[in-house]
Amino acid sequence: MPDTAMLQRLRETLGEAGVLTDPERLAPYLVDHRDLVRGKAPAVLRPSSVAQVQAIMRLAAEYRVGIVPQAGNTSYCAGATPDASGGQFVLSLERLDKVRAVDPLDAAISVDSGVILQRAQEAAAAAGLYLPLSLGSEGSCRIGGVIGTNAGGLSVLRYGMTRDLVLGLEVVLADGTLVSDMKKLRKNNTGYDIRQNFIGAEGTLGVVTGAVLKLIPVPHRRATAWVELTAGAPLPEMLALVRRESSDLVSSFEFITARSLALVSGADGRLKSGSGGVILVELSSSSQHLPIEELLEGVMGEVVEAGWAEDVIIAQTEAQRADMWRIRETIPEGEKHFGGSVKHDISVPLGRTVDFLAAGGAAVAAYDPALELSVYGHVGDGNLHYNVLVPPGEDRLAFTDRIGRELAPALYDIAIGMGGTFSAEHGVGRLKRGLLQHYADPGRYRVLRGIKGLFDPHGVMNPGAMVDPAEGLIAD
Ligand code: 2HG
Ligand code: ZN
Repeated sequence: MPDTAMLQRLRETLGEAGVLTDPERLAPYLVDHRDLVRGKAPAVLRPSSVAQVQAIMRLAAEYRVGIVPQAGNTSYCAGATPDASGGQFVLSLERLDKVRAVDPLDAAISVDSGVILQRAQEAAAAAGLYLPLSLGSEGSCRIGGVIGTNAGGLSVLRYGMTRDLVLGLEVVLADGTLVSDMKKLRKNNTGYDIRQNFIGAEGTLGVVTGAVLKLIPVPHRRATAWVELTAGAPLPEMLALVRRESSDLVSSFEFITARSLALVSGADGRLKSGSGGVILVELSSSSQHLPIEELLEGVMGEVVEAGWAEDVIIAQTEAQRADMWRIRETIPEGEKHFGGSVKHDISVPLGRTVDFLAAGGAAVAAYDPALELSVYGHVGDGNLHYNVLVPPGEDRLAFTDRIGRELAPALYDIAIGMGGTFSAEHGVGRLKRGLLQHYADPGRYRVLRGIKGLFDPHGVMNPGAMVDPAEGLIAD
């Protein structure tokens, strides 16, 4: 348990507003947003400056106490939930919430890591630019978590993962050292790119306190189609055609199965599933001169001609386009209302997506033909949310545990056998730590532990997430 002297020194450093201990106020910080993992903490620390984050880390190093950085607390893998020992502090980034600068000519935005993604998007928009990170949780997730998990989302196909959008980073290390690399440069070949270590590290190597993100011209024009697929439509070939014939203006290529669609209420009745599901495809362009609506119509004509679509609806109004996206983005909520799902965030090489759907379906049917799947996702990135719905009447946590032990290994083996992965965009956190150890190449895992030991020799940074505590490390 943490020393009371440490708590006292934290209070002196952060002030009363910076140290929450009231159990009612602590509660939301101690559970992951899927309510799968519940932890304990003596306090939630809410620094309001980078200097306070440094002071916290110096104390944590001195007292050898675990610090669990938490941003918007929307992790799908319980990456920001303390353990049940009551010995780890949560470090909330929520009071580090300033947009530091938007630079139109450099096309960059500098923010504190506690800024909510949507606020960063709005700040970019106010300067006539666009932050191309689009997630279902953008109204509540914070930049620090987006960076910590290397979040993906709905337009990775065109703009990349978070990793591809980070120009500069500011990080407080486990011993309180500040690493300030908040440059806006596109080119800077001056040694190891240490930024990349912290992106996707889930707070296990340091606390990200600020970032510079790349912006792009606003894609004012968007053309969006709802493609009702024929059964067995070859998605990789369709994607290749759409990319080629649209001159690679595709910003989203999302897949929705009929079962996932049925979970979403209030959808426009015209937007139905084909026998092979649905593809939601969007082209976007910043140019006022490019007739992308016509381009999309032409491309969709080819898709129909190829026999891959039963019908195609092209959004005629912004409201219709918004409705298509609302359907896609509310599927996770639909699953929740249904009673929950066990999530498998797999990815495979683009060319194997249809093979995975077939092999995964066979594995599920062999395990229990009565199980229902909700499958959808960023198929343009090779990423499928291959979710098993919790059957009505079953206990959600017990079912999650059983599927995790008895069915998930078969699904992951299939994905990995195809050259894929068990976590495409949701990270590792506490829930997939064992999977990382099991599936990672041994050499790679050794290096991961080596990096962990280098940055966090005393194991105070988000202990329990991603990699084992730093014992043995590279020398074993
Ligand atoms: C999405 O794509 C998110 O909507 C959530 O990554 C996926 O809930 C899921 O399985
Ligand atoms: Zn997703």
